[in-house]
Parts: sequence; C-alpha cells; structure tokens
Amino acid sequence: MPSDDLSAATIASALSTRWVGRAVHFWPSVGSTNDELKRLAEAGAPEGTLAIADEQVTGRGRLERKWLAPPCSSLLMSLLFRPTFLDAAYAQQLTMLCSLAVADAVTRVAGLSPDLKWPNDLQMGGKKLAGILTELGFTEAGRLAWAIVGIGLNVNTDFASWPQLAEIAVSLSTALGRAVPRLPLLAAFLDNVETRYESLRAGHSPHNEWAARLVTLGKTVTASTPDGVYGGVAEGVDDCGALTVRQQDGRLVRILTGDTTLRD
Ligand code: BT5
Repeated sequence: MPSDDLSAATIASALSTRWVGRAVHFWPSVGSTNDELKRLAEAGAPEGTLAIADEQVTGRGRLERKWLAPPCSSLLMSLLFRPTFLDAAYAQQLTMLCSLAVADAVTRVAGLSPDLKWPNDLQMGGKKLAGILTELGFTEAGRLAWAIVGIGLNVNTDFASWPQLAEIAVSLSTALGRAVPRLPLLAAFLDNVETRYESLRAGHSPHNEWAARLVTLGKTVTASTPDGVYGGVAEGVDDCGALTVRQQDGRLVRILTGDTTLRD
C-alpha cells in the first residue's frame, strides 16, 4: 500500500480544494478532534479548518457514547463551518451534506456504495461504516456562529477481534478484502464537501438527495428519542432532517433527534 501518512504537509499536497481543509491541524494522538476544533473555532479559526488525528483517546459519539478506532486505522476528523446564512433549525443539512460527501468519496476511491441511515450513519450490509457528530455554537442573538462536523470512517479496521463492535461495525478493508489508502479518500471527501457546501450556501438543500439514499425510509422502525420510543413506518424526512414515523394507530410523529433500529 502507498504511504498512509496524514501529516499536514502530506494533506496539503493532496488537496484540490480552494478553502476546505486548507487550514489543517493534525495530531498523531489526541483526545477528540471535535474538542480540539471547538477550541480553535472559539479562537477564530477560519471556515473550512480541518482537525484530523491518527488516534483519539476520548473519541465521542452522540450522547457521550464512545467512538472507538485503533491508531491509524480510520479517518478521524472534524470540519469547521461558519454557516451564518443558515437558520439553526436547518443545521442538520450540514450532517446531510457531509454524509453524502463521505458516501461519494467512498464510491470514487473504493468503488463501494454505502447506505445512509437516519440520522447520522453510513452503513454497509446493515453494519456501521461511519458516524457523524455535529456540534453547534451560537451567537448571543441565537444565530449559528460555528458548526463542527466530526466524522469517524472505518477504513482499515479489523473488527473481528473487538467483541463490542464485531457484530455492528464494518470497515472498507473488510468489505473489499484489501487495505485502502486514507489520503485519496480524504482528498475526495474534502473536494466533495466544498462543492456541496457552496451549493448549500447558494440556497440548495441537500435533503432530497439525502432522503433518496436513506435505507430508513419505507421501513418499519423503532425510534428511540429523548421523549420516548416510537414504532411505525418511517415515511419521510423534511428539510430540517426530522423523520416522520406513521404509528400503528395512524398518527404521525415527527422526530428530530434519536436513533432508529430497522425492524424489516
Ligand atoms: C456517532 O455517534 O456515530 C458519531 C461518531 C463521530 C465520531 C467522530 S471521530 C472524529 C470526531 N471526533 C470525535 O470525538 N467524534 C467525531 P452515535 O450515533 O452516538 O454512535 C456511537 C455508537 O457507535 C457507539 O455507542 C458504538 O456502539 C458504535 N461505535 C463506536 N465506535 C465505532 C466504530 N469505529 N465503528 C462503528 N460503530 C462504532
């Protein structure tokens, strides 16, 4: 396999973007790239700043769950946006566009076509390939000051010997039967994000494209939310990213945050 070095200089030499990833911070090992980028955002880092690490010792999922990845196995990265044009209610569109950009990069570089699962997963064969953690900062007036989209993508991880993840996680190398270099994947992803973000800034929501790729829609799901657990058929998503579920009694419930399990 070609060199898998992700140092700032190597990344800079591989980029075809104008502003996404042009400011880059790389750590061989760090707590969480989201936490580091939050600190940089508050210190004035420019839009498009990339924080990336070979290893995270306190990698986070949503609700303080853990994100686990052996050193150098994955893409563990966070991107900074300053979407002052976007109402905070639509911040999920950033998660959507980054999910689509990961999926496109995986297709371009590895020839695979991952599924998207509401609200923040990429999957292959029903197992989790990547997860996204979007965190927001607000101005005093309640507008978005920054948004950090953190992505963990399993590239060359062998989960067979990980009891807690073997059943639920998958990597590109497992799916392909060979190692995949991370740098071309990263470069393709950043390029795709730049195009998609500029389209968002021009007023085009990614939600229809995202919805069309969601494996969740049309399925019977169990949705666990902060307000309770709902079962029914996932009928659609709106431009805020909310999922509508038709319950057995015919009532529709709109779910903004939570997890879904597919039942068929
Ligand atoms: C997510 O949370 O899926 C968001 C993960 C975001 C990770 C990135 S890495 C770079 C950046 N810096 C951070 O600190 N975080 C972001 P959630 O939907 O809550 O899923 C978390 C669950 O996924 C865990 O409870 C495990 O069950 C499972 N999990 C943990 N590590 C995994 C892995 N490598 N592959 C697949 N599943 C995993």
